[in-house]
Amino acid sequence: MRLPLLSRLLPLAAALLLAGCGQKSSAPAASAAAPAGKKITVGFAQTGAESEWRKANTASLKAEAEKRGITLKFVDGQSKQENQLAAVRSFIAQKVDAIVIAPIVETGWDPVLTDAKAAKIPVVIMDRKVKVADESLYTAFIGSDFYEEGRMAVEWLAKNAGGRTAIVELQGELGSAAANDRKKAFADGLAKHPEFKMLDSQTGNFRRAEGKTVMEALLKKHGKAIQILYAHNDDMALGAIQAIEEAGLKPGQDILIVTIDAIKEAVQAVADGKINCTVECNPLFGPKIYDTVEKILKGESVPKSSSNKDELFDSTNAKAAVATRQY
Ligand code: GYE
Repeated sequence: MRLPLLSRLLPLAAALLLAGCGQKSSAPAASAAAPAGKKITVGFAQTGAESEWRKANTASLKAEAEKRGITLKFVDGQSKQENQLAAVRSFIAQKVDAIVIAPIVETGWDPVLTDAKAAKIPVVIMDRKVKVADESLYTAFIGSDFYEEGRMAVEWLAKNAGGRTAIVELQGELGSAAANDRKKAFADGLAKHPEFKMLDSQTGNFRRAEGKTVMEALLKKHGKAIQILYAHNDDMALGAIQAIEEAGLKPGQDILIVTIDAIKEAVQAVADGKINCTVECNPLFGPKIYDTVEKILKGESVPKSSSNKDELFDSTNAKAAVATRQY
């Protein structure tokens, strides 16, 4: 009598035991990764809120922190490096576990990074690169390959310009890695195609309103001579489109428009024929950033530099892509 009962109870006991184990191992990733069960605090010095790309980037880092139970100290640098430097100094004073910086410009970071290193606080550089004398001042870079984006843009143009040759360029924030590399790659590409000529190149600071006013000024100055617009981001291109339409011209037809970011609104504009090509730059870094931070805090090694593989949208694929764009 006893044996059959036991044999019936045993599987039940085993199942209960397993269920208990299962619960433990499915605990949230953050508490599993936090050193000795400690809640992680991350300080994040963001550039500002200059574009839709940037807003999506901020939202990604905030949402993912919340999901993982990470305490995020967020500072909007309002497009000024000095605000970002002050933010990093305050993160060091508050003894956060890790610091994430989206550096507005490439240079000028050595002193604060030296302070962070002395305080043994790991720094992850996100989105835009820094130029520092000593690469060991930060632990990892996670971003996009801006040079490759510019290369894809100019290559698309060389194939699809249809005889148009005169270009104006709207640059991003001067001194930023995104503007520097996108400008350089485009210029390098044009050097291989002497039929093109750059009429003018001015900054619109990655902002929609400035994209519009700068394009208005360029249209006044060059009139119908402008055949192509290369914008370092979609927001400036979308602002420029307003200026082009107000001047009685057809964006995408009278002026060919090539841009970067592939925010949903721009991919829609490609589908509508107002932008001809937008090269993707994915801002949704949240999961990758915290995976990296958690690894660093556990003492695991992480790649020094990693970047996303970006796509390109033009009339051949934009319509199908719009619905699933996540930013
Ligand atoms: O392209 C632009 C944003 O650094 C990649 O900054 C980023 C750029 C992005 O303001 O829209």
